[in-house]
Amino acid sequence: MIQKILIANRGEIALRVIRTCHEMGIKTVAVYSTADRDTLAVRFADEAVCIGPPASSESYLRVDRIIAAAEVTGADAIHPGYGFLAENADFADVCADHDLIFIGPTPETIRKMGDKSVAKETMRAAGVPVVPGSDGEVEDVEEAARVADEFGYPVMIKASAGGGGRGMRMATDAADLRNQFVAASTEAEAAFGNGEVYVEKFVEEPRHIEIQVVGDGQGNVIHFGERECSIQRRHQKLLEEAPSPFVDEALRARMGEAAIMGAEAVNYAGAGTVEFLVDRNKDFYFMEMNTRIQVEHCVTEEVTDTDLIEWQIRIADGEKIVSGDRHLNGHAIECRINAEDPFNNFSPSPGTIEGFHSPKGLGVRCDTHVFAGYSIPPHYDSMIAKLIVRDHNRERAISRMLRALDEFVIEGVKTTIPFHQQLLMDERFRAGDFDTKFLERFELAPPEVVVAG
Ligand code: MV4
Repeated sequence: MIQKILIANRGEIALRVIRTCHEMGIKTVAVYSTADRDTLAVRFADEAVCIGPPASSESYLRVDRIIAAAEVTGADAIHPGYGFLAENADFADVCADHDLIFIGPTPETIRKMGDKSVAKETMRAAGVPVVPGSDGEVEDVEEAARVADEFGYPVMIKASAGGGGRGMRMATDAADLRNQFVAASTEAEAAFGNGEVYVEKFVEEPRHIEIQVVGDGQGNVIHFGERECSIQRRHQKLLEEAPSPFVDEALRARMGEAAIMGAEAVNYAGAGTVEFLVDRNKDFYFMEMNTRIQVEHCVTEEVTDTDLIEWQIRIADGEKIVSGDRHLNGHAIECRINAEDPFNNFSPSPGTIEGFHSPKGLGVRCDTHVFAGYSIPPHYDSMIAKLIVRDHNRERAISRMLRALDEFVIEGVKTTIPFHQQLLMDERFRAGDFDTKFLERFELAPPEVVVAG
């Protein structure tokens, strides 16, 4: 039985994991950098260990210090959260070497899904639809050109070591292909030390829709429906919702079945996400599998009435999944509140939060680590809160979110709140008529000028 968990993370997700642990009667250990000494995770955890200076490379990414912290506190398991070491197969290996349970899938699964070309081939072999293209990596421009000729332009050139939009180039014709191939592989070599690329047909106006799965590593996988994640800017999600306004019962069943087949093929253990591109004909294609809990897991929790962190822990403890029936209830939306200036290209706005009041009331959840007086360190990402609402349907959830955003007071730093308010008022957004290109064309109205007196 797991009795003590070390949380190898910070911010809202560290708090989120601590909450579930304490509900389950599990003791917690926070690790923190010197920049995070005065945080709620440090305060609420049963124990806390400083693991280094502010830079992530000297703290939250230091495997040796995290393992040492687990050993001195007698933790049984490590929850990696998202980001940092969450999808680092070597870290999962080191945990096992030290008899620590890594709360996540096996190192082999993490490694397989981390190589995007291997992941795609694994899924294709399991019967999951994938974007037509090369069988694995292409060796040179000539091979890339043959693949492009076979499937037709435009094509995408993607780095095997990439993911999340990094190391990805589009080519419109044979002449363009030569340049983009060299650019993609050079960029991938420089960024990841691995220049391998693969080629696939370009999917026009795709939506990003992902399926939440949970497997027990003992032959059972279930899915928790989809999340609509098309509202992104430069591959950063800003708003997510469940269910997707584009997905009907039949499409959900098909995508859910595909995600389960893919997860079963790697004997998946823990919570995972299968990301799909969905075109306007409702054809869908495997894109990537994330082997971690995700930022947006909360919208799934709200519509399925499930604690996904609890599922992660129980599975890490060896529990089997029994029965598969889960039903979706209502609609949930999550707005990511970042300390960024939406009127200045979303540039980071770190600093001290002078005033803070989070929205409350029926159907409102605010997952955050910040409070009045909190100083946002410049060393980490800029997300300071996740505002999640639920209601009976999408229209009501949008109204509730607008009400909640209106109640949200954050003084001292710029935030993405005004962006969300304008997005939620947009007619096309409200009609559910959007794809991954939506924000490229979205025009933010200038900020309101408030005249004193
Ligand atoms: C694509 C695509 C169109 N066609 N692949 C971007 C993130 C990475 N995981 C894959 N991505 C894309 N792959 C083909 N064959 C368009 C995108 C894409 C995208 C996907 C999801 C969410 C936002 C996106 C924004 C731009 C491009």
